[in-house]
Amino acid sequence: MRDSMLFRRWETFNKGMDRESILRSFASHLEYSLSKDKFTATPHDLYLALSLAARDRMVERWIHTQQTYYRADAKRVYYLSAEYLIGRALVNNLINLGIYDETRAALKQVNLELSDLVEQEPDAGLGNGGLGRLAACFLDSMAALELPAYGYGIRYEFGIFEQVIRHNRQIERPELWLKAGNPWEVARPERAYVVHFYGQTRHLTLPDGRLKVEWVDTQRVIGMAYDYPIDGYGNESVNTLRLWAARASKEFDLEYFHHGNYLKAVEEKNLSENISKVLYPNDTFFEGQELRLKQQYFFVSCSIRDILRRYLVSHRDFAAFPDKAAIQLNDTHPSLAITELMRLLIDEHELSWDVAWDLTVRTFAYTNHTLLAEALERWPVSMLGNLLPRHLEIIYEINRRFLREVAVLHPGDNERLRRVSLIEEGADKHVRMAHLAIVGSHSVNGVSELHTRLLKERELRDFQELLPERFNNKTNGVTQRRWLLAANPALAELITARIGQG
Ligand code: D6G
Repeated sequence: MRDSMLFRRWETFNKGMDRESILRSFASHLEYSLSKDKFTATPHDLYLALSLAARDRMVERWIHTQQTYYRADAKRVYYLSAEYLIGRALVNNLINLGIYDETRAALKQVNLELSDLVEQEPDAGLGNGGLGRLAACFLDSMAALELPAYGYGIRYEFGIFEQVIRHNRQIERPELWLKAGNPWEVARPERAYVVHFYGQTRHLTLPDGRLKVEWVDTQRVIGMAYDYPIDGYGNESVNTLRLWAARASKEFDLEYFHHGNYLKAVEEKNLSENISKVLYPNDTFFEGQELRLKQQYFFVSCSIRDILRRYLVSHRDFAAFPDKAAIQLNDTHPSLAITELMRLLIDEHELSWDVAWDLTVRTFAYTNHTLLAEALERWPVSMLGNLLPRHLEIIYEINRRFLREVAVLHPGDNERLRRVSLIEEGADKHVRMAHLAIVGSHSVNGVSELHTRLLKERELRDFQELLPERFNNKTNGVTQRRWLLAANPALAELITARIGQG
């Protein structure tokens, strides 16, 4: 047992919400965290010091919130998204902590303008537009509603490009958003998973007659967690956004190094770490590149294993899993999570197919974002099978069982089977990720009334006829704090004056 003296709740100035405390902790971070003085502090240092002071005020609540979830064995919501357009954090966090005005006043006392410091923060452009912004809004909203929620995604080193306008033209520059350090993330090297790619499967019969599948001869990459606190407006809840960064499983090939081939020695490291390097610059067009498929599997594999690990802290078997975890897929990008959960339950935890499938469907829900054919993900069977051979087998088995059920309901209707199949037949076969997401989830939603209606009447009509209870609508919203309170304080004041805070 660790000495509880060490983990006592120290009464320090790092928690006070008044002007004086904020100023003291700001000055203290400038000196002790950043080693700067009045001659050397840059505007960016001032931003960093203030952010660290704000973060201090979130940390105790963060620890406490997470402990409460464990203690209560709460049902958690897990939001899986390839994108989070979270933008700048400082103002949002000051507002949510309720210290925006005090902080501005504190800085005034030392002749600093809060707005100047805010401008120093790079944009966390880990998304392209609507889909990524929706994910960020959900995190904000779930914290405000005090729901035990987690976001899972990728810590892209390069997010959406930085826009520069020159001679009336847009110039796109790489966004090096992490170059000067990020005060809002906490590295968690102890939360790391080995992710496998390529290789082949081996089907074995165990001495007791059971079948076992092993995935062997794989290439490995490590996914390491970085945690971002997401604080709730007007309450003490702080949830977590956990983003995965790719690390090489071998830092360095000493063999090559000893023989003087220094570039070769780090080649594998660079290739592995490419996985979390860049955000694909479009969320409405399907490109079909292998690196993108790698990104998707990389982050869902780490996330699903992290979710299972957390569940197993307080459970011995999986019977209660769907009562303790709800996993929401933001579009089809994370839909391999369905096959990854199946693989882990069957191959590693030795559950039967039927039990694993029942748990999986009761756990997953899927948000559809588009009706456009050019945006729908369809991975070539050959590419998916090469990168993830075990997952392709699982997809084929899901499909076989699903089509068997459809055939019972609609005997002889081969045209219907062809339309709903997870596999698009033809010379060049493809896996239809939307079909996988629908079949593997208990809930499918569109993002506006009209969109959902069109899904049901047109694009997904076959599925609506087969599984009507799964379809529902969740209209997208915005966060009022960012788009009203922060962006247009005068309008926010007017509204409050007329109808109050509620
Ligand atoms: C966040 C906050 C930290 C907490 C951790 C729990 O980093 O206080 O300990 O989450 O993470 P898991 O152990 O649930 O993954």
